[in-house]
Amino acid sequence: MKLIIAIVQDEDASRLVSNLMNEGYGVTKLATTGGFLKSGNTTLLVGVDDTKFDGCMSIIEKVCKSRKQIASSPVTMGGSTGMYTPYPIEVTVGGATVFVLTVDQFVKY
Ligand code: 2BA
Repeated sequence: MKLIIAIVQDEDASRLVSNLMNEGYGVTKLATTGGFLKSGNTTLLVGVDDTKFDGCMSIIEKVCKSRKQIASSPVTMGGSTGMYTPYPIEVTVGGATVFVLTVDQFVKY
């Protein structure tokens, strides 16, 4: 059994959960925040049997789109003024950042 931890954009989260549930996957949805953009994203926990692992990964890949976002850069020193000046930079976010863990034990009480 595997535990899939998928960090996805909020815009894709509902459709992804629906698609996974329709295919019989159990899903837990967490509201999370990205460390770099400091804006909301969604983390899904999906426990899957090894036989259904590839199907789950295919759904995540199909649903989650990458998008460009504007972020403030890490601040820089503004020359002789001593001021800190953030400037906008474009970053490409997602589709999905996925971690896969092998599950030692799965118990429901
Ligand atoms: P954030 O940390 O808010 O990052 C959003 C996007 O900003 C990233 O997209 C990446 O394109 C860019 N970015 C992140 N750190 C950067 C940096 N130091 N310099 C320049 N650009 C940077 P993704 O890579 O698709 O990541 C989307 C979200 O997935 C992240 O949101 C974070 O919540 C999570 N994530 C990504 N890699 C992770 C990791 N190794 N461990 C835990 N969470 C991760």
